[in-house]
Amino acid sequence: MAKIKSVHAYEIIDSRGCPTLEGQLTLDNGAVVTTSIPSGTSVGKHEAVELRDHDARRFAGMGVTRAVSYINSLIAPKLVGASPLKQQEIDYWLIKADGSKDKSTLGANTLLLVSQLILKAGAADQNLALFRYVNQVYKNNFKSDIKLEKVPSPIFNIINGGKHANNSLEFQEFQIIPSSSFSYTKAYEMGVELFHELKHVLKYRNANVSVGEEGGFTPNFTTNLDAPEVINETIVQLNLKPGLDVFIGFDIAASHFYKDDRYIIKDRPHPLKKEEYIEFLKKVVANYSVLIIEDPIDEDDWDGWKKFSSVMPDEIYIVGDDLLTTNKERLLKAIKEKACTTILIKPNQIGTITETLEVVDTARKNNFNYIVSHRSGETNDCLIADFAVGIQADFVKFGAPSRGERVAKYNRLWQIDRDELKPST
Ligand code: 2PG
Ligand code: MG
Repeated sequence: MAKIKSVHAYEIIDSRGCPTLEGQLTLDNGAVVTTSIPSGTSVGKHEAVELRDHDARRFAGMGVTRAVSYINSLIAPKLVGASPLKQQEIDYWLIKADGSKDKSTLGANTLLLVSQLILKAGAADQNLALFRYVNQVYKNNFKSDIKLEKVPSPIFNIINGGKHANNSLEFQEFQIIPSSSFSYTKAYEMGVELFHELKHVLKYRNANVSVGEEGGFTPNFTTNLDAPEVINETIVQLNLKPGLDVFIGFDIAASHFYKDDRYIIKDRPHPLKKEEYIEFLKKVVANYSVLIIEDPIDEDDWDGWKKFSSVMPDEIYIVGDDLLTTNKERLLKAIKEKACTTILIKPNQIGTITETLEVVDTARKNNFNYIVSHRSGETNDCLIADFAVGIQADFVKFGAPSRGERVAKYNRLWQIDRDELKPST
């Protein structure tokens, strides 16, 4: 069994042009692994906190040199000689060293970089594909098997709004979801073809076809509901059936337009009270082939979530992202209060791989669905693609099938689907 020889962190630039952490871990058998950390633009209030320099003289304060020096001078020396197979032990040690509830002492980005390096080094040591190793770590930690059967179905965010675009749309993500009855490979092909067809439809309507932070188009529409209209038109253009072959999803990210107890959207002439707004969403779900609806309600309005969930059809995935922030306590509360049905899993919302797996385990044991998600600020690291396969997520959400940092992950899933999952099982 190999031991850790060195750990080294440094700054790189993410897909939004902001600094983030990358690092390398070398084992004493010569194996080297590399990983990097994503970052959100529409960040939930209850997420673990990332450490930034806040030094206005560099990168507008966004530098991460303090995180780099915590890793290189404080953490790395203590890891030399340790086994990379001790994921849980090392993660708990990191959590203790940080000592805060929101990881604000050392930074969730600092902790997660080390945690991800350990995960990748463990896989390298065991000579396993990362997704198989993630599956094994889960099994060791929770004494429970997840059968590796399929590559999760993709959710493609093909129109960007909200904080991810400089357009008129308040809803943050308008998604297409090929039916889970299709293989990943087929679903990817459909997603790519629909993306190109949507471009034709938008051009025909003289709408803007530049892309936003997650690779989806950023048209200026009069209302939010113009977006699912053009998406439906696109689906039909390709002779596909909405609600059968392809579904529609939204990440509404409602906290960003919730002010003074009202939801303010351009689909309605006046700010909406909670009850009116829920009525509006009920109609949206009834009128379009909606399968997934994320963050429909403000992140602190538990009562609104309960009301919303109680009027939704059973087959809809009601997803808590800003509501749950990959946090076990918030997940347990959502389960108890029947606030939603699905959790979005983002390791950097909580800060370590071990805690992320604990959240996945809690979801599994309570028949709660889980979706693995990228962040709007991404790197080309594909760790979350393997992670999603290893825990057999219900879906993955990695943005549009465009832009390098998004397709890196979709392409990794394609590789697993084509070459790695089936032949050896
Ligand atoms: C979201 C995410 C990812 P961000 O809200 O679901 O799509 O966005 O990374 O900006 O929080
Ligand atoms: Mg979200």
